[in-house]
Amino acid sequence: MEKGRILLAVTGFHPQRWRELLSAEREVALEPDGASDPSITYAVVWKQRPNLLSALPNLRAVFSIGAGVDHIFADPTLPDVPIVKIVADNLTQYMTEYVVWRVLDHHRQGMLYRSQQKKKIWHEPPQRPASDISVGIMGLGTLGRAAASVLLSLGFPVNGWSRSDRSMKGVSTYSGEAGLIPFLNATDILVVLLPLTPQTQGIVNYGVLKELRKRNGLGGSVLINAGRGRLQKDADIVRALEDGTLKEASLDVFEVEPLPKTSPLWSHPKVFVTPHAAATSDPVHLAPIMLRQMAAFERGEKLENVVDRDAGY
Ligand code: NDP
Ligand code: OXD
Repeated sequence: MEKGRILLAVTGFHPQRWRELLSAEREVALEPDGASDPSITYAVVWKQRPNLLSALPNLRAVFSIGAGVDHIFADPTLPDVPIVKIVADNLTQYMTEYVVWRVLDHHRQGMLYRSQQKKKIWHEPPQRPASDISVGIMGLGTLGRAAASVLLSLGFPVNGWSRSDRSMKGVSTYSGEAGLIPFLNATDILVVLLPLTPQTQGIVNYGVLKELRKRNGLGGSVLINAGRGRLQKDADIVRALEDGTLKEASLDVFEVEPLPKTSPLWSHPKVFVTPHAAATSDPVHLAPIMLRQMAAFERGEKLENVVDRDAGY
């Protein structure tokens, strides 16, 4: 197979650094010069323009610059070529840091102490051991498992929920629709690391939050969502925080991004907001992985981390 050219279409990212790094080994075209070009064989994308990829007659594979691929499936004329998602130690480490940071902050009452400091209040509330608080990870995939293993090492009991049956040493695992309620009933801090698919859209709703366990030293259940914004119903989260169904939430993703200035989540005292920044896609680490995959593919080897189109992730 001859050495293919790359079309880079990364909406919302600065393409320059990606281009420089990918150009180390291959020719890289940007839109619009790359569109419809028969010499393009790979596309490296984030939220590519609809119908862009179907205009490339010799496209052989699409590479997502993120772990999520819902942005690619949003294209109604997606050609039938392999779609490769990112699996990288660097990205996994960032997500593990985010999850552990947020779990520890809620567990160690960061929100309370920050508000006490503002008012100069010297008060020590009771402390509970990590072993009293179970963390439930919705989406026990690459990122969920990595976070689970660090949480276990800190002494938290960990539950995991996935589509198919999965096992992981030390983790209580649940799967499918039948496993959802038992998983939630055993969980104090819910960490969402699911992909966005037709099956998972809107899954983090009021009814689901109501099922979380409340017998814990935290004083209520907690939501942490670093998966995708459209997994959740923003208004349901506000309702759950207002009526005490949820004690606090850390949200990295939102139904609409950037989060509109009018959203009550911005100034809610029980919400910690980050701008879809839990695990950034760093081209220095990710571009070489893509280039290695392209070279291997051209040697006749199989592409790794190819998305299952039927499952949507
Ligand atoms: P994986 O594909 O490795 O894991 C996905 C997990 O979700 C799997 O355990 C899968 O089950 C489970 N799952 C999928 N559909 C369902 C369902 N219908 N019911 C129950 N479980 C389901 O993905 P990653 O861990 O690599 O990434 C997860 C997501 O994190 C990405 O899709 C992306 O949206 C998000 N992300 C967010 C970032 C951020 O900065 N905020 C950065 C990177 C990723 P099974 O094991 O059975 O397949
Ligand atoms: C991803 C993301 O999917 O950053 O990697 O959201």
